[in-house]
Amino acid sequence: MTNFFRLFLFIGIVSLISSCEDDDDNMVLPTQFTVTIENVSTPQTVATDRAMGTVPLSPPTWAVFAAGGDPMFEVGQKANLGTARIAEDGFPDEMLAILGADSNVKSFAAQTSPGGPDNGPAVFAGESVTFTVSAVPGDKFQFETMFVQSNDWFYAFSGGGVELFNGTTPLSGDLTSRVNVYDAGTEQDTAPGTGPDQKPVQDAMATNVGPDEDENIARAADRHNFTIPATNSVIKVTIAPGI
Ligand SMILES: [Ca+2]
Ligand SMILES: [Ca+2]
Repeated sequence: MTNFFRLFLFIGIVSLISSCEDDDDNMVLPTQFTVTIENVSTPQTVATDRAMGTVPLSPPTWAVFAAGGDPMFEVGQKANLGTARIAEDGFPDEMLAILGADSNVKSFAAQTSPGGPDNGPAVFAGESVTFTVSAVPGDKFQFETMFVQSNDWFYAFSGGGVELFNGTTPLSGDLTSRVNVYDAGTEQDTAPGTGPDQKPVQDAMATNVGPDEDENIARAADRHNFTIPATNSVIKVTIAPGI
């Protein structure tokens, strides 16, 4: 090893030691949160033969971000391409690019399918996805997952995401009551489980199938008189802080 690299190794070790000394400089170590998103729909949650009337979900895409504006979407605004693609087709790539370019976003990912009974790409009825996020007080969390029995609907937290801490107390428990189903406003709607352009009757890998619409993002129940299943009959979101 050259002296040049020894110097860098030494500096690296000193930085590592100083970053662990939280007593002296009030540095806050991150808290790990375990997030579980479960598909609790059952046959005939939606009155359709498609997927037996269950509501498959797309594998969720999520972000931890510095408190402030939601990096994924805003009710009353046009959907970005990332939200449109998740809401219409369940694919995360465009949203991952948006989150990766946002300096307020501290970490983000798209989860993968858990496999499970359908052995397919979705989070199917009875399946769940669990992942860990790291955050410090002031951070917020948001996710999007497609309501697959729709043209362009997705579940996410209302209010621009959830605060992961109350002061310094980590968020914990069942957060489902803070989840809503939103219409992305990018594809014309038919009632859940109906019509020729919803994901279960499209080519699975196709994108942007169906007539466009040009609306702002809104709660699906605020825009439509369709029968929409209660959120807690489709999805359950829990969070548990660890170390
Ligand atoms: Ca729509
Ligand atoms: Ca479609």
